[in-house]
Order: sequence, then structure tokens, then C-alpha cells
Amino acid sequence: MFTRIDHVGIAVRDLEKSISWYETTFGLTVASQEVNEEQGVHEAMLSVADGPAGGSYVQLLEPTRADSPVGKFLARNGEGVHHIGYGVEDVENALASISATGVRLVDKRPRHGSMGASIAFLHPKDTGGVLTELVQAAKH
Ligand code: MC0
Repeated sequence: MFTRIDHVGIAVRDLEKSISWYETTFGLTVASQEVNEEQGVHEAMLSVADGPAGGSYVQLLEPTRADSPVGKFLARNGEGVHHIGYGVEDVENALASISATGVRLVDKRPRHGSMGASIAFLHPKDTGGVLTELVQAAKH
């Protein structure tokens, strides 16, 4: 079902500072930077590698408000890995087949994600404590 690891999402307190650290320390470069008000994040995708199934990224997430998923996560855990995003060919098909196994869906329908992707989250309580995101990349 999964075509690649699309991204690892990391909760940060200061996006600009974290971008600089990833650029300086690991030589990564910013592929996109967006505010997603629905999700309550200001986020940047830093390119790690490109492959036949698409790119893979580190996604740095700074909350735009304290009561957002990332705001609550930071208050509880501090900075660190927030979720894993897996690439899928068709997010609606993937949601239907995962839901049929009994895993709770945070999103029953796909939402707007980074770089024009269609995304949907699965509930971490049903995925071994790992918040899991399905990512259908935008067609080029
Ligand atoms: C919360 N929990 C997590 C977690 N966030 N466990 C693992 N990883 C996480 N990231 C656990 C809490 O510790 C708690 O466990 C329980 O889930 C309930 O958490 P809560 O925050 O008190 O409660 P809810 O129900 O308000 O929120 C949890 C939920 C939410 C997963 C539904 O965070 C959510 O809707 N997340 C999906 C959206 C999201 O994360 N967006 C930000 C990235 P205990 O044991 O204490 O009950 S947006 C993004 O990434 C986009 C832009 C993109 O990729 O393109």
C-alpha cells in the first residue's frame, strides 16, 4: 500500500531557527514553506532524497495556536517526532482498506496538505502510538 516514506513530521517551537539548524547541520534545503490554518501549523518541507516514487522530506511544524494538534503535542512532550507520513497512490482507497481493518480514522475524507498533496491521518491510539498520515502527492 505504501510507496515510500513521504516525510517525518517534527514539532518545533521556532520554525526559522529549526530550518537554519537543518540547513547548517545536515545540508538540507527548503522545498516549500506554507501556513496551513486548518491544521494550525506553519510548516516547511526540507528535501532529503528524490526517488522514482517521489521525494522524501523532513517536515518542520511550528504551531500557529496553542490549542492545535502540534501546540498540544509541544506542551505535553516538547520538541520531537510528531508523525510519519507514508506515500500512497490513492488516499481514498488506502483509507477505505485501512478503515476496514478497524483502525480509527482521524480524517474520513482527505484534506489539503503540504505541496498540494491530499492527506489523511489515522488515530495514534490505533497505530501503536505513532500518529500516521497518508499522503497522495499532487500530480505534476
Ligand atoms: C496526540 N497523541 C499522540 C499524538 N498527538 N500520540 C502520538 N503522536 C502524536 N502526534 C495522543 C495524546 O498523547 C493522547 O494520549 C491522545 O492522543 C489524545 O490527544 P489530545 O491531543 O489530548 O487529543 P485530541 O483528540 O484533541 O487530538 C489527538 C489527534 C489530533 C490525534 C486526534 O492531534 C489530530 O487530529 N491530529 C491530526 C492532525 C495533525 O496532527 N495536524 C498537524 C500536522 P493519552 O494517552 O494522553 O490519551 S499537519 C500536517 O502535517 C500537514 C500540513 C501535512 O503533512 O501536509
